[in-house]
Amino acid sequence: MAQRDDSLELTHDTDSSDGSDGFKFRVVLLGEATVGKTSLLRRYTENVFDEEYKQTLGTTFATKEVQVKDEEGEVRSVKISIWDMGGQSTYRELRRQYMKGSSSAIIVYDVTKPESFMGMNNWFESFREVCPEAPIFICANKVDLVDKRMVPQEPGLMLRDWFQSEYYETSAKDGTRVNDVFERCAEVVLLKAVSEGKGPLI
Ligand SMILES: Nc1nc2c(ncn2[C@@H]2O[C@H](COP(=O)(O)OP(=O)(O)O)[C@@H](O)[C@H]2O)c(=O)[nH]1
Ligand SMILES: [Mg+2]
Repeated sequence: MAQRDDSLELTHDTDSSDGSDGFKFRVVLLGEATVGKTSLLRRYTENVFDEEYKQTLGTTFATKEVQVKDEEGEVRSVKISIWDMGGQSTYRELRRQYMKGSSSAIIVYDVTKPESFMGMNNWFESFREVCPEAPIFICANKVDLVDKRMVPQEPGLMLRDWFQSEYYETSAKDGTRVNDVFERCAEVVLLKAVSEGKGPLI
């Protein structure tokens, strides 16, 4: 995973060194601390899981190339860079900089922590303020912890309707639906870009 200096401006994705001719998008992971953002990112990009909690220091990102079918059934290569902001998300201006220019957000809560669910609307509103049109995905994470689950599916579905987003019940630990959410995200963003007449991004 790459680490970058927070003193840099976060308005552009500077990782353009791959020479890929595909589409390229930035996706941000949002949600309260310890809900599993870093774990979802690592499960998806490295297929690993760590039980031990290590606070994310600084902003990290990882990229992955996804093959997505467009509406004509043509396979396109989509490169998504997934950004994980870590602890500094309390600084409003930094948070805005981080969200700016994102094609999509994945907003995560922990089904064993109702307070992380209660925080969802704040993340939604701060993202919408900066990216009014970008598709949003909800991850109800840690569904492997069946006995500790406190937030059932219904409130998650209400949130989905409110956010006009898609809803996934995920586990970074056992991998449940993790690939699905990132791949669907890449697909939705690609279809949106194509329908808006955008070519591969530079
Ligand atoms: N059981 C379980 N634990 C998880 C899951 N996702 C993350 N964790 C644990 O929750 C803690 C916080 O995860 P982390 O990814 O660092 O959260 P972040 O602060 O949102 O980046 C760590 O101890 C992880 O091992 C999950 O799906 N299931
Ligand atoms: Mg983290």
